[in-house]
Amino acid sequence: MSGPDLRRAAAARALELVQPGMKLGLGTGSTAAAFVDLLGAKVRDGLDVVGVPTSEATRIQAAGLGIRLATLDEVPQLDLTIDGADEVDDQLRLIKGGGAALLREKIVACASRRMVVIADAAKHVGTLGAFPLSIEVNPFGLAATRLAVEAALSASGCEGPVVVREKDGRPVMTDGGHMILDARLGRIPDPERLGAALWSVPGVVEHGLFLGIASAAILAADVGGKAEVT
Ligand code: ABF
Repeated sequence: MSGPDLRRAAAARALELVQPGMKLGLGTGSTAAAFVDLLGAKVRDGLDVVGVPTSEATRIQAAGLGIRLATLDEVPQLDLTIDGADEVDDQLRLIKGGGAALLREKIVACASRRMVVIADAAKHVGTLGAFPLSIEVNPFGLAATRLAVEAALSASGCEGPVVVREKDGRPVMTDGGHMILDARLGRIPDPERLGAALWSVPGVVEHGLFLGIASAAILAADVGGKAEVT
């Protein structure tokens, strides 16, 4: 099975959690996009829900599918958020941020009674950190913030280069007008310690460690040519 098939299988299982009238957080990335697609089909068939998108990309996709949308200011408490992840461990700790939407993703997930991760089972890891950790920073004082981030990493037992994320030779800017530092750490021995250390750096707006936020993970694996969803 291909990656898209597995992502769709996980998204389809998550759709079963959606009840009429729910207020939903809509994630970002290709797996979340598969969920939004399936949700759009249900809405066309008459399902009434309201969605709060975690990125401009998701807002545009969901609006195009006719999904009723709101902001967190209009609907500050959500029933359920469905979103992808870059890594998930056995304790449902996540790395997110590969899609540069981590700030809005975390705000929306934390405003939800439940946050359910959907992913290809290849994202399930024993130890977080092989995927670069995204750290969203204010552009003001970038070089100083980067030095402070490096010190926070070291103090938390993590080592590895920290680079400004770029696309086409320019820094990637988030929907909120911030920049992203990617920390290539290999492994994160103590995610809670690292998360707290990053919080102590003033220029850090948010980091991609989602700790104690996800309530479940729906993972799809290729087992003998069929998607097995757990
Ligand atoms: C977002 O999209 C992220 O937080 C994560 O970085 C990424 C996962 O993308 P995909 O589903 O395309 O693998 O959910």
